[in-house]
Amino acid sequence: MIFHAVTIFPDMFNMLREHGIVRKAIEQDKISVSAINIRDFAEGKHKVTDDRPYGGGYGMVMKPEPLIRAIRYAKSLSPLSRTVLLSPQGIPFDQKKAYELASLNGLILVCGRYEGVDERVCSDLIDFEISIGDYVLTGGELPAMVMMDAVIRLIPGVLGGEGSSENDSFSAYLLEHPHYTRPPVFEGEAVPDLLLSGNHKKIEEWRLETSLIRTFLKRRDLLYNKKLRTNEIEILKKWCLDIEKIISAQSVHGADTLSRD
Ligand code: 4GO
Repeated sequence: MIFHAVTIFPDMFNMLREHGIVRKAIEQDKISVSAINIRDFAEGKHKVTDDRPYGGGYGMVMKPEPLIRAIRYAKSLSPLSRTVLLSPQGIPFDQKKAYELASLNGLILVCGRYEGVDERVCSDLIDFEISIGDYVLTGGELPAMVMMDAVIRLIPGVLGGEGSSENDSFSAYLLEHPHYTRPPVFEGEAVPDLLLSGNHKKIEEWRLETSLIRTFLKRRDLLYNKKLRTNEIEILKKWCLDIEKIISAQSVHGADTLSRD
């Protein structure tokens, strides 16, 4: 998959390119990441990329001409790519969107600065407007890198076999189970015995159950939006029964009593 970031700060993308899994994916030719400098498409001695807003007011706006030339250049390099503008006004980016984007041929990520880009650029050349969350940043570069990172790890072959993204495709809307590594006891806290048992079926069940519990306790909203599998529903039903048992035991003992035995 091909990524082109259109930006006035191309060096920011070295941070993404030069480390970890993304770097490896580039070295293995699974992806390419280029940063196109909008300033290279600006005219005049000062290569100006911004201008004052019509109607007055605070701040500057990105001039349309250099930005549009930079986007057209990116499109000429990879004509099958879709163009994304990073903006707080965009549709919210989530794991589902990451999967959708990972199936594309390429992405051109348009990174605004100042107060944003001239509206005529948005209406002409942008396929989607995407936001990584309800907050305002000084530029679209960090959101572009967040999106790229989330998409890149889903590209087949980018994560090595075991941690492969198909593993988490079903559980994309569940939080992860707890993780442990050596030593078996750390500062008095032991790793759950079951994980040392070598019983892979039991371990998988434990992982699913802890993953569901965590999601229920920390992010219940994720469960409301998720199509659950039958084994997940079974786990939730088991908790329901356990909770009902606790409650009905209360009606036998009577609530609000002092004795707790
Ligand atoms: C995107 C861009 C936040 C996001 C941005 C976001 N802030 N939530 N800032 O994805 C125009 C100039 C937008 C700075 C840019």
